[in-house]
Amino acid sequence: MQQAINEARDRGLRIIVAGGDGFCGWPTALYLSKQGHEVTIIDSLVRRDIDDELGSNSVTPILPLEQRVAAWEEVSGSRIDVRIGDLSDYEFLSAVVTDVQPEAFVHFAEQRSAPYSMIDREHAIYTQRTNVEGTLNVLWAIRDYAPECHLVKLGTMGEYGQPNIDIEEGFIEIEHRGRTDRLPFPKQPGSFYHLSKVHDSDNIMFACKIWNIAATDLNQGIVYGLHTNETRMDPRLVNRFDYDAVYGTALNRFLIQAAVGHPLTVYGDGSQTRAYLNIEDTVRCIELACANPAQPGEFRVFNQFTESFSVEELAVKVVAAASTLGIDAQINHVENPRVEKYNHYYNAVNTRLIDLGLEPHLLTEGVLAEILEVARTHAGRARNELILPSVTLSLIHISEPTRQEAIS
Ligand code: NAD
Ligand code: USQ
Repeated sequence: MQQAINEARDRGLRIIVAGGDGFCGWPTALYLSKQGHEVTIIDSLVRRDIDDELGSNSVTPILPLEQRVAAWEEVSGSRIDVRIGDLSDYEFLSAVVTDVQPEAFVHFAEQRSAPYSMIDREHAIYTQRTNVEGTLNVLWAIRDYAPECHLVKLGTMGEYGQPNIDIEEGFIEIEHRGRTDRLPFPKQPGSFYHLSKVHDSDNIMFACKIWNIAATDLNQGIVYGLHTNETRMDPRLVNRFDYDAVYGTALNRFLIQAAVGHPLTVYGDGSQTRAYLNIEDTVRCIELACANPAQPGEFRVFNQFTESFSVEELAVKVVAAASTLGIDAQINHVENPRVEKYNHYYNAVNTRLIDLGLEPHLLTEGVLAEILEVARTHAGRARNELILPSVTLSLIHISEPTRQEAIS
């Protein structure tokens, strides 16, 4: 499998990274560029507008995209092409696809926060419209302007929910009334955001079938961490680091909470178990998928995660790592703003990326301590009022003042 990676690197694939200004997209664009691929970023920069809408910020100071890319060229000698525009703008998208003739289209460019999608009707509709429309446009652009391009689409482990059986990689063999079939694994998503990913998966599978498109749906777990080898090369290349209750994800939030002296916000009893991976593995998984493409007409699904933990287990690990740095972190069980299962079964299969050669970076105290150190360096930028969720209903619900700010 290393052979496929080496061959792809020698050749240098033409790869579009849509959402290349985001948390996963930026380090992926740098990593692919470093390996010798020709990278074009597409991004509308909407995530930076959403930060303003929510009065939120990345705890690390991220430069404007054009300055980040200029810094990359200076540091690495490699150029990344940037096209600012929205995937909902089909004229823009089709012009970029026609011009670049990508061999792989890596699609990160979606609204990815479950809490954001649950603020109110407008945010639910925004999320589903952005995600479903964007993916449909990408499918049509590939069909019409680059039919051999391999779509590498970011899905989510949350599409499956938490069933009381093992979670397979996309499909399950079912025997029913004496007959058998291989069918898409049942989906039980937990937010309008997670539902948008299910709709995307169905649309992609259908497009592969009728148009012979090659696609890989990467059902990614929760990504933690901050740095990759490339973002470490210069402070101007630093990745975004979300910690607020809307875009911050469990482990990264706990690390920043420990760094700023806020008790770790475990929702409910903390027995909710989820799948996780380090951002350093995200970038490698994307290259593995690009270098080992799906066949024309094939819709394949990889479960992209390396380990599973309950939220309580994560918090305990952060407390232990913090104590090695002399930080006395505390755990606070707060009322859960989400409707979620507790004490549920969770066992998901994740062999396909490992079979292609992924060597996981596991969650060790050392890894946590490194991220904690960075969080501590930037702790002064964290706004305490963004950390606690404001609960008024049993659904994810943003408090009235925040909601008004979000809308105005
Ligand atoms: P992010 O919000 O940091 O980045 C998304 C980027 O896409 C932003 O730069 C944004 O400006 C851009 N974008 C959004 N909509 C766009 C549009 N219509 N047109 C052009 N650009 C657009 O998100 P992320 O954490 O990097 O997540 C990237 C992808 O990975 C998402 O699809 C998400 O669902 C998936 N994912 C993320 C995680 C995680 O833990 N972060 C886990 C599983 C899956
Ligand atoms: N949680 C806490 N405390 C917090 C934040 C979260 O206990 O302060 C809990 C939540 O209740 C939930 C779990 O941690 O049980 C995960 O929540 P999260 O916010 O870290 O992750 P989630 O909402 O699932 O979304 C994130 C990304 C999303 C991606 C998803 C992968 O934002 O883009 O799709 O992880 S997955 O969870 O596999 O669906």
